[in-house]
Amino acid sequence: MSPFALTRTLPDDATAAALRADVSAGLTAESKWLPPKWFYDARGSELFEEITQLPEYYPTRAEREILAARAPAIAAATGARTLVELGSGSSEKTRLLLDALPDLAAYVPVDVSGSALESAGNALLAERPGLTVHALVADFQQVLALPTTPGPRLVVFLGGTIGNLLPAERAGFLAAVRALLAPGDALLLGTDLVKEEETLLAAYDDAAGVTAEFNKNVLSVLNRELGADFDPADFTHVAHWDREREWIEMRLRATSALTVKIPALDLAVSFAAGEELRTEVSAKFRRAGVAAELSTAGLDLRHWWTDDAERFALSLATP
Ligand code: AVJ
Repeated sequence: MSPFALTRTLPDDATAAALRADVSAGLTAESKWLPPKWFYDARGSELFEEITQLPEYYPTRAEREILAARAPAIAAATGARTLVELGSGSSEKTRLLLDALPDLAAYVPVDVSGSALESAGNALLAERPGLTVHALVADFQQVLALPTTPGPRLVVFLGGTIGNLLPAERAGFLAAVRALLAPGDALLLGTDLVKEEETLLAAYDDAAGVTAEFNKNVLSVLNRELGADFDPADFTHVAHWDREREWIEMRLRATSALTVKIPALDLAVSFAAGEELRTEVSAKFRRAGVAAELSTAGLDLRHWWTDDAERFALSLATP
């Protein structure tokens, strides 16, 4: 096999169809919402990169601290020969793992963006001759068919992105990951942790306004892809901590009553003054909850590693 292969499991028009379905469901609902995955066009990905460097946004740094400290332990515990990375945007953190896995034969990055996969894959091949990179263009929520590569497999899902899924979606996702794992394989899962409200709100409503711009960028995506006529200036950024459900919600609040046309869907959507559109849920976790959700999916929590300040955790789980 050639050292670099790219498999598209998503037909080219699948993304467009999913966007249309999500927007028509979410914007006609009683409580308006959009799934967070639509933030990440080229501009949105750039803004997210900026967010990861903000003083208030601690998760990226906290997770990197854990990986830097624990990569050798992860390598020893798993002996992984194949590394599968779901949502592989974070290639710079992945490097910490790759460098700690001397026996690695194959790297399988999975991402919805084919272009991101190609550049990351090629950079890696130049550094690691002998490594096979089999990139998969796929949505991590879709059930995956993985290429045949040497075991044991380590599946990693970093960044706390699992928090973007609602509880029922999380259960489905973890069960699907469990189904990918054979005895001896493992899952490495990054989760942001419950902490003081002030710290959480600042992370999702930074002083420089980058998160506000990131949030509003989804409106530009709808304008470009669906011909909608949202004026981002008509909305304000809201970060809300739901203390019962222990998740952050990002919302966009209409500052006045307005109607938006979405020609591609033949739809007109009215907002009352002050009405909010939920654009993201970002759940925060506790150790017991993570262990319970893993267990329901048929996975045992073997290691729980946090940064020194206990802001973020990496869990290593096995079937
Ligand atoms: C990339 C999903 C982990 O939920 O913290 C950052 C996205 N949203 N700021 C998160 C995000 C607002 C981020 N994840």
